Amino acid sequence: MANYFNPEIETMPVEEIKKLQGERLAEQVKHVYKNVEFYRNKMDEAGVKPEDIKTVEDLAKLPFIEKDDLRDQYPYGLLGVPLSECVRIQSTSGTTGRRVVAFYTQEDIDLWDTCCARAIVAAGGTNEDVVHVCYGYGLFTGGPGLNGGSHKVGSLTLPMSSGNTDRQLQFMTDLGSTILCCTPSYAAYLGEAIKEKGIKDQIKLKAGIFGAEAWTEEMRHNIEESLGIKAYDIYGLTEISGPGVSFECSEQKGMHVNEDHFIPEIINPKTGEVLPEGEKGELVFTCITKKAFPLIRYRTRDICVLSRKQCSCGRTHIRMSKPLGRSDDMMVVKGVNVFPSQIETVLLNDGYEANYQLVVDRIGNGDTIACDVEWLPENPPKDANDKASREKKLVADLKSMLGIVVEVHLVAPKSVPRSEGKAVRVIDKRNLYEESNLK
Ligand code: DLL
Repeated sequence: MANYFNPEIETMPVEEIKKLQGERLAEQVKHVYKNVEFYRNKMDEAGVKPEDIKTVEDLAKLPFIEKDDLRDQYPYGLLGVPLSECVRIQSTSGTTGRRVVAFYTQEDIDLWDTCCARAIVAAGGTNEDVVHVCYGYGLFTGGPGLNGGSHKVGSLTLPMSSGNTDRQLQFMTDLGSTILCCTPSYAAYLGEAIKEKGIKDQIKLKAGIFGAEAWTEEMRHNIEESLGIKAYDIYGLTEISGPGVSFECSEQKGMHVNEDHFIPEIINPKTGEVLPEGEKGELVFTCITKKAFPLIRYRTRDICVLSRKQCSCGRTHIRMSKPLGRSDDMMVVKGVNVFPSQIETVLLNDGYEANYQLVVDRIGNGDTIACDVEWLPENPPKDANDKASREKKLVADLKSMLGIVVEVHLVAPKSVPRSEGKAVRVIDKRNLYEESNLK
């Protein structure tokens, strides 16, 4: 049986959803034109007036916005309301070390919580549940988002945050956690730890809500087996609010986008042309209700497919496939967004050149990332100690840029493979992306 948090909205006929979206879009465009100089300039340049935007079909008249725009407008340039109306920020890494900072009014947080509540209810959550949240809390949106959603559902919420596996398992068994929220790789790790400790019979979990990084159907199967649960996918990004932009229902065939708050489009990443439903391309989102950080036609760089086919759960909101790749070079490693350009910035700051290669792998359930960097011909390490201390400095500088440990190997000039065309900066051995699971 399908469970809905907002039945009247989640099962609204498609024509009505589109009408609602059109009305909200028209309002939102007026809001950004009036209150955000950046949008006013962009729309003026494109020759579009707020009155030109009346329906969802008019969306394509508006210009796109990209991560670079966020960087240029950092920190306050895209604010849609006075600072006095903002109550929170969340943040994620940007392309060049400047982090993306998103702002929220109290109402923006309420609607975000609602989106996460829908995901929890779709996974079978009620006020009888004990929701164990071990996404990170703090700047990362995972912890705060699922925490807020769980409160809205009225479930008992355990704000565990990430790490300290022994403590996670202690609370899980003592308090009888029934729904687990974390990254899929941490869920797999917890599954292993439970097996090692032989405590599976003390675990009461029935469902898990996993996202923030790519994971395969094979991983889903393994997690479901090891934890004895049904595993649901959840998608989102800081710029658009956080987790809960879309979420899976019991059919596990793609994620329903919360269309009363976000309009998705699929575009050709090279030309920007809007592609028909069912075609694979870059996912673009427009926020139609958020006021503090109202992104319009934001290019996510996630490659996806959308489907309007009726879902047997009864929800009418459009489904998106899990991301099938990226149209840029971002990787999610150990739950952190990593861009090769960030690595490059650190290397150049530390006096190296951009002759490096990254190798990302998954050993057991944990990601590893290693970086070979060439020393300069004129400045070779004096001895093994000197080499070790230079590597240590790079590890520290990379940690401060990325927040994760990268294993660094200083290597001789010309030992990083050169290629004829585009340099192969990254070798990702994890094979995280697969075919669309939309049916
Ligand atoms: O990862 C928000 C989130 C938290 C989603 C918890 C789900 C659960 P960011 O740190 O801004 O936000 O990273 C966003 O992560 O553009 C995708 O490339 C990737 N991503 C997020 N969810 C999924 C998913 C959070 N379910 C970026 N599958 C996005 C694959 C995902 N990739």
